[in-house]
Amino acid sequence: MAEFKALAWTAEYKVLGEFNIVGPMSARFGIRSGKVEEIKTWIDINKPDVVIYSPRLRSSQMFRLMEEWKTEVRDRTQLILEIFDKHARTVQAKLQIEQARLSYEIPFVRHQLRTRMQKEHTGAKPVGEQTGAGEDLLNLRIMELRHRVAMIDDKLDKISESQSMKRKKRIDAGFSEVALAGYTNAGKSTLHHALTGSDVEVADQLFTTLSTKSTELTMVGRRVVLTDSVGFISDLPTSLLRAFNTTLMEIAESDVIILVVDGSNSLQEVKRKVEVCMDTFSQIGINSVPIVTALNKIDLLSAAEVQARVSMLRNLGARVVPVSARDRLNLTDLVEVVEGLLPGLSRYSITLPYGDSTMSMLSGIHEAGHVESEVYGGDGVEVEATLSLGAAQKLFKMLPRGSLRRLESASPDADGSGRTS
Ligand SMILES: Nc1nc2c(ncn2[C@@H]2O[C@H](COP(=O)(O)OP(=O)(O)OP(=O)(O)O)[C@@H](O)[C@H]2O)c(=O)[nH]1
Ligand SMILES: [Mg+2]
Repeated sequence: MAEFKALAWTAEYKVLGEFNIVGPMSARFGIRSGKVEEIKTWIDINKPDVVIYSPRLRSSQMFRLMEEWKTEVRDRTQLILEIFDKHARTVQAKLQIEQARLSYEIPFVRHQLRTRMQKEHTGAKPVGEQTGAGEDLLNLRIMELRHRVAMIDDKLDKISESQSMKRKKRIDAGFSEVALAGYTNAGKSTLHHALTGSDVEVADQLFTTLSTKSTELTMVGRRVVLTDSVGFISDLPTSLLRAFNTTLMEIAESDVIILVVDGSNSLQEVKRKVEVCMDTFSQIGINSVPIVTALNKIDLLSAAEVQARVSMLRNLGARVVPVSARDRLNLTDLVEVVEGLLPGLSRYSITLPYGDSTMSMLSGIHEAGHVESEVYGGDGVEVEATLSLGAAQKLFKMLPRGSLRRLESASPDADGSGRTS
């Protein structure tokens, strides 16, 4: 209920009253008939603009409640969609939300159509309405919605293509990718800012961040980008998961995930939120990316409270680093753990033959890795550098046979053949 109210507050509603509904549900309304009556009396007195229901109702139940209560009824999914709508800043986020909203709306319109047709069939059609006209209109509306969804799909595909290109360029340039993920309001953007100095928006609200932001994270001898992105919540609507697929894929395709957890919550709540994140990871197909759990906001906890949370998370099999993004506590430890999980670096001996592209390749090596020595010899520039496998492979494609060798490696490739694997 606290989280549901936080959602309502984030969407700028003032909560006039709350009802906890337990017990058997009626199929007609989705809630007990007795409760429907009780809430109706309350509505007549308090006259709210809208009643919001969690978790969700079937479209038919929602329509029946609206008729019964003579007031607007929405469910938690619509509330989340409203928040996303309010917080969308980029064209991509706006399109993703419109797509999610439309996919969510189609069954409702279909329900309206079905009810209308049934009423017409039984002769109980609303007075003053012409038979068939309403049905045509609703059919047309569904077609329009489908058409719009397809158009948005196209536009989103184009944006996603250009993002993939950018990502490919980053990988070619030897960047590793680390993604921040976690429950909404856990402190992902605060941590992103603390680690990279980025200007991402931070707020004590749910779903402040909707688009990804990738910024370089400085590590000695490594090129790493850290990506901030959309947060998770329990029962994240499937339509949103689908619409935000490209954004979520950036998490799935990263080399390491930092799972940010709000440590200031109760032990039970920390556990619940971590489980929701793990569920979401498996829904988006993440199962083999190494995860570091950053137990955040420890500035708000006693040493014993930190210990209790760390032990609980370790018992769940997590690799935990307690941090405070706000007060920059233990961030070096966190970065070290992340570094240890990144794909391995190797030392290479490289000969860059003299030619038009020598200097650009040399500056490419400087950018992609850590250059230990650089000697201008008779055959070319002799470089010893630490590189990621991706950066070495890229160089390998550009260089003549034999001019790239991996050092300190037990693999047969270190025989001077220049092959990397
Ligand atoms: N005390 C304390 N507050 C923090 C810390 N990190 C973040 N916060 C606060 O937590 C709230 C949420 O922070 P954000 O960084 O916006 O969280 P987020 O995970 O990016 O949230 P969404 O983008 O909405 O999913 C803000 O009010 C932050 O100031 C921390 O280490 N300590
Ligand atoms: Mg954020």
